[in-house]
Amino acid sequence: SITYLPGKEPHPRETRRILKNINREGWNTSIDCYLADGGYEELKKALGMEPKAVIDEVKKSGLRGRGGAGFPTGVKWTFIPPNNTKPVYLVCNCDESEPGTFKDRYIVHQDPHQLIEGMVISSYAVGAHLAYIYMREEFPIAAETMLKALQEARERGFLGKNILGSGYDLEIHLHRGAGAYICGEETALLNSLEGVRPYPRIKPPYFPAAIGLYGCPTIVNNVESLCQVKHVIAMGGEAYGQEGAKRSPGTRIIGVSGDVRRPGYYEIVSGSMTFGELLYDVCGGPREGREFKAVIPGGSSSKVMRTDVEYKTRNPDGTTGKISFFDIPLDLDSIAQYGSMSGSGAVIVMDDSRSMPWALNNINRFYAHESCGQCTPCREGCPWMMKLSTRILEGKGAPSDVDLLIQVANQIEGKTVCAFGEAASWPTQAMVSKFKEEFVALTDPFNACLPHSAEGREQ
Ligand code: L3W
Repeated sequence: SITYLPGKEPHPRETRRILKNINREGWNTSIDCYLADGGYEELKKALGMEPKAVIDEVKKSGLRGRGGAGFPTGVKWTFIPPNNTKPVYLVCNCDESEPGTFKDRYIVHQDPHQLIEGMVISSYAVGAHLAYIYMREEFPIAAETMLKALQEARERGFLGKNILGSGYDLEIHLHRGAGAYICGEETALLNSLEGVRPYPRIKPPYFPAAIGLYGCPTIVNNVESLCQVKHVIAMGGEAYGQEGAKRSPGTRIIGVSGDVRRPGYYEIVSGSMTFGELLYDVCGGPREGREFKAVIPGGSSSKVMRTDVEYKTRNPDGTTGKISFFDIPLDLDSIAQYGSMSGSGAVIVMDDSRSMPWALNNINRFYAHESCGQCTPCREGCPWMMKLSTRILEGKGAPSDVDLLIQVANQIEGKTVCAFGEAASWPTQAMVSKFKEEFVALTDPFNACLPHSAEGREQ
């Protein structure tokens, strides 16, 4: 039986699959440790199947991408043109940068062979003989760990020429980023890999699966998604697809940060609990003497949700009703139904001591700094939103600045090459419209300059 380091034990409501080996007693990153635990068995199984059969299992499983957009993985794989004669590439997006997101980092630091195994199976399925791990610069230790693991895999025949005698060849290269959030956007990432400025490419019409790296079909998947492929093969697509939420099955890592007693990573079966169960039962509720105020459910780009209001719901019989925030199930479609998104699974919790203008200004500073500058609405609009929210926060704003802030956000959304435009404008739109009174209050000269602590709490 598996034991975990003291204080790192999973919550009883978790299902540890991807995170099974994280902070596990006696665990290390060596291939011997991984093999002793049954590692690379799914690769052997997959190599005994036709590549198309592997794709079919992944399609059957209903696995959806864990990077943010939730796109069906198996469906993405089938977008490689059928008459393709060019090389196919697989790219692992390990640029984990969305504020609040801290899941992939555990895998690459502590369980590198799980990712390699997932990547070899996936590359085999899509017909790639060259794959890349694009890793954010801020993971220097993971980069070393990964390089060592890749070398071990090569030496043991799990990578390189004629993998396990199957006739299948694959090389995986690790490529390190240089500290830019935009490189997590898949087409910017591909430009960065090619060595050119990482401006996102226009899509549609050309998605990477058709025209990607060096103009060749390229499958870009997130770290957690590629690891899930191994478990799809282990369980079989059909069984995998029957677990959890019907339209987004399997387990999912939820990273909870902010104002709860037990923040951290939790791997849960999708749809197996509500926000209330996550925040109260699993995370221990709010801090002493505090109440929950707002939750950002899927990384800083997703729209904040108030915890004190009821959300309109449509019942299966077509009638409408109301549901408390705490009763919303934790799965992709449920969260989308109530006006936000599950994104990268990063749940950011704010209690009633937290100032929303401060939180928004913090987010706006991030996007103003990270805009790549390719599209004018984003390049000019993000710093403009930051200036406005700073001015309001400092008590120097006019009441009209609150509406102006929303107007600027509206001029960015939908007007940029990539989703950064939405990512940057949704926080402003949601926070200002849902907590308008807090912004307006700061523009009142009698309230001006309410002091805030460094963590954005009212004092
Ligand atoms: C071929 C089509 N392929 C879609 C592929 C597409 C991509 C995937 C999803 O943004 C979101 C964003 C952030 N033929 C296709 C097709 N695809 N239609 O499917 O595509 P898309 O455009 O829906 O999303 P995206 O541009 O990949 C990702 C949100 O995630 N986000 C995530 C951030 C996460 C991190 C991190 O640290 N892990 O940065 C946060 O919530 O806002 O909406 O592969 O090619 N017809």
